[in-house]
Amino acid sequence: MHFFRSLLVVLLTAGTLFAQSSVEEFKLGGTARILDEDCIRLTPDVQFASGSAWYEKPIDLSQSFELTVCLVFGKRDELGADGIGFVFHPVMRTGYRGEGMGFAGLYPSLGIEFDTYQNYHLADPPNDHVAISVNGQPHHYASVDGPNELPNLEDGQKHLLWIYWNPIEKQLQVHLDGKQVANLNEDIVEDVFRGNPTVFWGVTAATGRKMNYHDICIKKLVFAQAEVPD
Ligand SMILES: [Ca+2]
Ligand SMILES: [Ca+2]
Repeated sequence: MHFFRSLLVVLLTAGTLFAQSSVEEFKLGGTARILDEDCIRLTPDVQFASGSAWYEKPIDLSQSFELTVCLVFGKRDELGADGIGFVFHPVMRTGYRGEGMGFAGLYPSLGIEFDTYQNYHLADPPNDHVAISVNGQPHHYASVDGPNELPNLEDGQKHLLWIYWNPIEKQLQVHLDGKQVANLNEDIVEDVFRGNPTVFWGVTAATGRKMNYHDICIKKLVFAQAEVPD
């Protein structure tokens, strides 16, 4: 049933869906640099760096959204930080970085974090973890899913990430390396974005005293592009 509903979404919106895989369509900030034709290095392996890449086209969350990318979290496990965060927000703006994973303080917003550094005061678990948070609250007390612990991410390998928003089921699924690692059943447009389906998405990473390089490699983006008044 889910498959057919998903198929229906695709068919209904086929005229507006858009797919591409160009790193040229991201607005880079901070330390972010294009690495090659598929990948952006958000931070180099240095202390106190932060970088962001915002997709320049607004997306329409009243239709389906699918993002397939690979993430690389560097090679330092014990000495690594901070991880990679995805941010959905009505304007292209990065929130508090570092432990804030790029979404802290943004309202309204939805954030998905892949956190590799334990901040005790945010109730981070000791292991690398994923969480979904809304409205810029990085403390896991406020997470709407997670923190869900993951195997070590800082192994230098590409980790396949699939984020899928189904507007009919009102379900946001997050799969990493072929396994579902986070899930949110909520009417994001109404409950988070107060009825506004038009958002931008960006990806951010940061380092602190501990560090890693952080990369995102774009594989496939499928979404309905939103109309934005001038
Ligand atoms: Ca953390
Ligand atoms: Ca780790």
